[in-house]
Amino acid sequence: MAETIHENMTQLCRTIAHVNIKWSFLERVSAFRHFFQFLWDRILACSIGKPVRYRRISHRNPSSPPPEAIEAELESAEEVSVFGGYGSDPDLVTLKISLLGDCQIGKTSFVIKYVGDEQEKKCLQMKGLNLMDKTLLVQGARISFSIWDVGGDSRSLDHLPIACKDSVAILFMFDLTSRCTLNSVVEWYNQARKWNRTAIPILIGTKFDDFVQLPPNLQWTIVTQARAYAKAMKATLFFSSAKHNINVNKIFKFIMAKLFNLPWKVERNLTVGEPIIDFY
Ligand SMILES: Nc1nc2c(ncn2[C@@H]2O[C@H](COP(=O)(O)OP(=O)(O)OP(=O)(O)O)[C@@H](O)[C@H]2O)c(=O)[nH]1
Ligand SMILES: [Mg+2]
Repeated sequence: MAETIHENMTQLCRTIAHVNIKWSFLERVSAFRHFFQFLWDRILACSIGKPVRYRRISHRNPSSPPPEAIEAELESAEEVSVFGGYGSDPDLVTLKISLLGDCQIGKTSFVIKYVGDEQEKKCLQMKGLNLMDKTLLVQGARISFSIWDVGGDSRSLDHLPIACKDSVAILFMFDLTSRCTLNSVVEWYNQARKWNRTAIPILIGTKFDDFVQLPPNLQWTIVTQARAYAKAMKATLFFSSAKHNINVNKIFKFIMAKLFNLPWKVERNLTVGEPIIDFY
């Protein structure tokens, strides 16, 4: 009897020792995994920008605010300063957005209007690429738009892959007073889709303030072509003016609402002579 108990105890000790060895092996594997994950994140941060991390913003439930309250909150979304570099703030959600389109159509002016002159001073400028950030507080979540503004000249095309990769939205822009810049959107779209097939596509006509001075029949032709392009791209279409701050903030609100499935939608406006908004 004593011998059987002794044998059982020895068996148990062996099993425990075996489990301990297995456990410490798994711990080491896990530590290695974390270490490599950390290294990989650093490499990504250095090569293609900050890795995009998502955090769920609360969806609408019976106790959540109504759409008008969400609209008001997006409207008054507070701009906040971010201290420390990437990784120091686990609660910051970074959303990468890229802007593409021909030269001199108003891409940089559009971003500057959105981020403000103060942020513009902190802009990271490279040849053919500007990086600007804007951080907002929405429903208690800190959201940082990392905006990649690619120059429209052919030499800046080299930046297109890095600007498009991991973007959550791509803004395809054209000058409403220059038909050829609208025609170019097709090529910008084809190029961008090679590097990113999932980003929300948005088609933006710029310089609406100049556009409304054009003869109505010419305006009508451009509206028709832009709407057809937007439909083909499955994009939402906005006419905007950085000079008069028309639809600039609304476009970013739209991106945010779409990404986080917030119950706020833009209203269609198809009246020629007014800033058009259309979606498929
Ligand atoms: N009327 C009018 N002019 C604008 C508007 N936005 C930009 N512009 C003018 O358009 C010109 C080009 O603007 P940018 O913002 O530099 O254009 P871009 O697309 O960044 O040009 P690249 O960096 O060369 O690709 C400038 O002279 C701006 O003042 C606008 O909303 N209305
Ligand atoms: Mg520019």
